[in-house]
Amino acid sequence: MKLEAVETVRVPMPLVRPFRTSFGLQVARDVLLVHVRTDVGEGWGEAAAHAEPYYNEEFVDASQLVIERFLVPAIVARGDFHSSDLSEIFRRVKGYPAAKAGLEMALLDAELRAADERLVDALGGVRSAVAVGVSVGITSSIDELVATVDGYVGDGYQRVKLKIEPGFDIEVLTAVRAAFPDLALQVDANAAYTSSDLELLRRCDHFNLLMIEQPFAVDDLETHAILAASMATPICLDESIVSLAATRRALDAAACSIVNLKVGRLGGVLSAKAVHDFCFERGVATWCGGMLESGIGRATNVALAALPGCVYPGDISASERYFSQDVTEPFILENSTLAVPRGPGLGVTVDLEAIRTLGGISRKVF
Ligand code: NPG
Repeated sequence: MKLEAVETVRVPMPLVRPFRTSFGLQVARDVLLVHVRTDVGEGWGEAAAHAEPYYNEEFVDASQLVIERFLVPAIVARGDFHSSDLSEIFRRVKGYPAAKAGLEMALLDAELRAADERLVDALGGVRSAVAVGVSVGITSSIDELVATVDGYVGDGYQRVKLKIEPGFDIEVLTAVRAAFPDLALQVDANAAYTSSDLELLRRCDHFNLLMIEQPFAVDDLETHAILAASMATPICLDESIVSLAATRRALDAAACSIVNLKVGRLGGVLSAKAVHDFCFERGVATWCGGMLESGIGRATNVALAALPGCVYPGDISASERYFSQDVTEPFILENSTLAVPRGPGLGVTVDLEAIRTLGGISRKVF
């Protein structure tokens, strides 16, 4: 295919409820979309970077510039290309996985629509609906957290992930577990602990958790391995899993037994699929993480979560959990699952009127 035009679109999307993690508070998403026109048709993608470089090094202003100044020119210089060439075309640009993911998503969408093929089928997905959960941010009190979880359970979520940080952990888990004895529960620390917290984290074994996600720093595989060897609850890595090579290192170091797949952290859905396949061959469970995406990124996440090795529910909640107005048709929760879109490409229709109403700003790149 050949690139004919590209625009980046920034859409301010207020969250229906603030989302606090150990690395910061978000009240709105600064969504970065990529719209491409090629000789075979159009496509849309989402670069799910965050406003500040607190989750990883990337942040959305930088992602937009990298798309405009480096990634798009690299594709144009190539001339004719296929979506499977993109990782090689992008290799010269170091980092910026969300920027690469957004552009790849848009081009895959265009290419697959032209072939009348669904993303889920191109990836090798095996499900028509995927099990999902909800990720619950840190609250100002335990009562507020229990009430929030109760609301989501009432909405139909059968798996809940709690964000934890030092000082918001054991007491919180004790209260939530007492209120919901049978709920599928897991925790995510976003790298907020250190090796001096090993004893405290081992106490998580009392709460029958599906997993503990990323307790320690991105590059601290050693402490993850020490914790993994000394507790029953599985350790899952998120931030540390930045590539296939990083996944191999983490598994070889026995730093985790579960891997979180995120399109915006791994540089695209094709890299996420490669990490999935590698884990699947080694018998390591995976699941699809989320970065508060709009309907465009969400459609991609749902397709990824349909892969056979994605055996835990994804952080892919219904659209209404995030936004009162999305930029595509909403994803709706049904029996704690989301349906995989039926149409070709990503399978969702972008609502240009919604983008306008939300105050989206488009910039022509090429
Ligand atoms: O439902 O999309 C969602 C949010 C899932 O908790 C979630 N994402 O650390 O995994 C994470 C976290 C996150 C939020 C990461 C914002 C980056 C930014």
